[in-house]
Amino acid sequence: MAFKLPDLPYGHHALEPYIDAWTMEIHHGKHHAGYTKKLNAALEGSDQAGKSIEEILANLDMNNAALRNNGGGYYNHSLFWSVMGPNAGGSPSGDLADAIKTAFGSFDTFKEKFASAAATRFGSGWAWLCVHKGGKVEVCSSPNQDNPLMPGIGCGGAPILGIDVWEHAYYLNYQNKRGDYVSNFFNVVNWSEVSKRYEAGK
Ligand code: MN3
Repeated sequence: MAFKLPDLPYGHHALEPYIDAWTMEIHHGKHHAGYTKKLNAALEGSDQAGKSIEEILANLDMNNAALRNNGGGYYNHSLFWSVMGPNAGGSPSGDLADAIKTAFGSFDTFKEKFASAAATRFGSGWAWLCVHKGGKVEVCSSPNQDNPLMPGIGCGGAPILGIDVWEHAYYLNYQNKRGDYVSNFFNVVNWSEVSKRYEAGK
């Protein structure tokens, strides 16, 4: 019943030169593993045990710090690994491309909005592209390990793309240059996975 740390869908080196292997190793093997372990501890004996992570987050008591921080950390990183990949980047196609054009006017304007949400998130957190029921997409950000599945957080809807802007996600390679990390992130976005999440969430 306990949540398991998902395997990375590619090797630690796969996202180089944009995200370095050492960062991936620590980020997945230490940070994500830590959230997973603490999530399971927070669920022990709880009435939320046995539910899916999406259900747990949607019905979260925001005062339950252990479940909020570690449930968010578990979900956010699981999504993060899956929406990146080697031989990725480029731009989306199909319905998702249309939805981005409708919401932002162009793919480039979307990239600017997303990068700005990531760059201006003060301290630690995430920037998201979310889909609402009906197919409308929206960009927002959230602090710490919060995400838009949680009550009252961000733009609501379901996150389909997310970028981790905690310093542990980029500091070894980029130091204080969060903006460079964010612009390079677009080189590793796996748009076919983001499209799948768009179709499932719309
Ligand atoms: Mn992280």
